[in-house]
Amino acid sequence: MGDKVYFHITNLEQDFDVPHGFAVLGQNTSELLVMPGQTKTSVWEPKKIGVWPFYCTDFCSALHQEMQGYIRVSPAGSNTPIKWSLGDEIE
Ligand SMILES: [Cu+2]
Repeated sequence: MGDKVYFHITNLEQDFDVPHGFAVLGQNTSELLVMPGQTKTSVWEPKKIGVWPFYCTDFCSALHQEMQGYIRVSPAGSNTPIKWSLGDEIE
C-alpha cells in the first residue's frame, strides 16, 4: 500500500488531569499520550485494505471504554465492507 494516514488528535478536556491516549491496531509505534489542550499527530501506514480499530490507550474517565472506533482503509469508490472481527489477521 505505502500510503500514510495522519491522525491529528486534540484533547479538548478542561481538567488538567484527564489525559487521553491513541493507538490503531497494527501501528508500529507506541501509543500517543495527549494531555488536555494538546494536539499531537500519529502516523499510521495501513498494511492492507480493511477495517481497523482505534482506541484511547489511557484510562481517562468512566466513559473510557467508549473511546474507540474504526477506520476503513479502501481505494476510492470501492465497496470494502464495513466489518471487523477478532479473527482478522494482524501483520
Ligand atoms: Cu480513555
